[in-house]
Amino acid sequence: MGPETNPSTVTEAIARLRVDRDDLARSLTETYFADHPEFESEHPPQARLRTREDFGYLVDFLVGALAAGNPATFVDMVLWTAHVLENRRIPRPVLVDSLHRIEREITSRYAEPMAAQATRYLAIGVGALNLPAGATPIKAAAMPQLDHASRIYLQAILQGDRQAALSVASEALASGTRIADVYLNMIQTSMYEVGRRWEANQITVADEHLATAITQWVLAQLYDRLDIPNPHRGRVIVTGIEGELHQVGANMVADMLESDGWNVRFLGANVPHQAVLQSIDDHEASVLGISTTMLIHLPNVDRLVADAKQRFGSDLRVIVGGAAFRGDPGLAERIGADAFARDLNGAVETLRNIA
Ligand code: B12
Repeated sequence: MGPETNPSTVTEAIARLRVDRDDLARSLTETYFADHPEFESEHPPQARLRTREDFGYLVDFLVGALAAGNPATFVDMVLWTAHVLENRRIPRPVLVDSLHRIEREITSRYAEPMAAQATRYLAIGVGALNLPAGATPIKAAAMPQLDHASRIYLQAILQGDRQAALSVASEALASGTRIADVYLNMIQTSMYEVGRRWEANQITVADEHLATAITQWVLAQLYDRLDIPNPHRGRVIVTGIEGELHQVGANMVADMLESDGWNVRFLGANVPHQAVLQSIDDHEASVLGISTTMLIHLPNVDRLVADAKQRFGSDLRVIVGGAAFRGDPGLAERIGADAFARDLNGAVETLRNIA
């Protein structure tokens, strides 16, 4: 939390915005179309639905950043949105206008000081968008360094050639590369590049889905080649937080922990809150690993960590990871987790030390 914020008003702002999210998006869309009557005829029939979805996402980003207690995370999301829109020929002032609209809607709906918490973040977002182009701190996602084999892997998953993808990964193993390095340097790096190309509008959502499906299949094949010792370290639950659809990273972490001697249950992504708590009980786990890519799911992580800690006390250690935590190293501690790890190697090392 920033020094001038009052935690209870922030909590109230998060709770109200989450409840009102769909209604806010609906009302913002209606006003937008009323102000731009030409928009309906100039755009495809689903324009109204898309606009509503986009307003919904912006409210989600705001809620996620409020939950993280860090306006910089909102700036990151806003700049990322600007980048995605600009690559699709939607100019930046459209986004600035949308943020102003959300600001006005929030001010008219909610009392001070609750509204002030949210509008402060929105103003910071607008400020970042209004910086002169050269000064804009856009983290223009750079093309990651891909070695020759990884380029072949990337090409194979984008072209839908799963045998080629598996072959290049298998050849790397045969030539002595550790499986953790294949996961990290070949597969993870390629998936990041898939995301970069989608963001830049160079590939379609279908291309991305194909690449992800093949990667998940390759991971399943490589699992067979892992050395799995008898479990001797303890029991772990690895799960994607409720709402989270990204599951490849958590899958890799689960595999690596298993090969390091943990008894692991990997629940997949988007697991309902109560079901995770029940699994910790059933599996008698001493560690809960939570994977979160999208910052918008942070309120769910907050709730899960609090409930798990309350129910299982200090017997349960919580480790978090995923893109939502990578930009803000203090975030894991602020939401009450025991540890954070940046990648699969970090997860293995950290769990050896904390549990
Ligand atoms: C595949 C993919 C999807 C698939 C996921 C399917 C699946 N079965 O997993 C689908 C299509 C569902 C999807 C949806 C969306 N996606 Co997506 N997606 C990706 C993509 C291309 C790859 C993800 C991946 O597999 N990465 C590889 C893994 C190995 O890396 P990782 O997750 O970071 O995991 C490592 C570490 O973080 C860590 N770790 C991870 N979990 C854990 C857990 C613990 C306990 C620990 C210790 C460590 C740890 O260790 C892992 C291994 O080293 C990324 C690009 C990217 N940069 O990641 C975009 C990306 C994450 N997606 C993005 C977006 C915007 C979305 C959508 C909002 C798109 C939309 N408009 O619908 C939705 C949101 C869905 C949701 N509700 O969660 C953006 C996020 C931007 C941002 N700034 O937040 C990205 C970055 C793409 C981009 N460049 O714009 N996506």
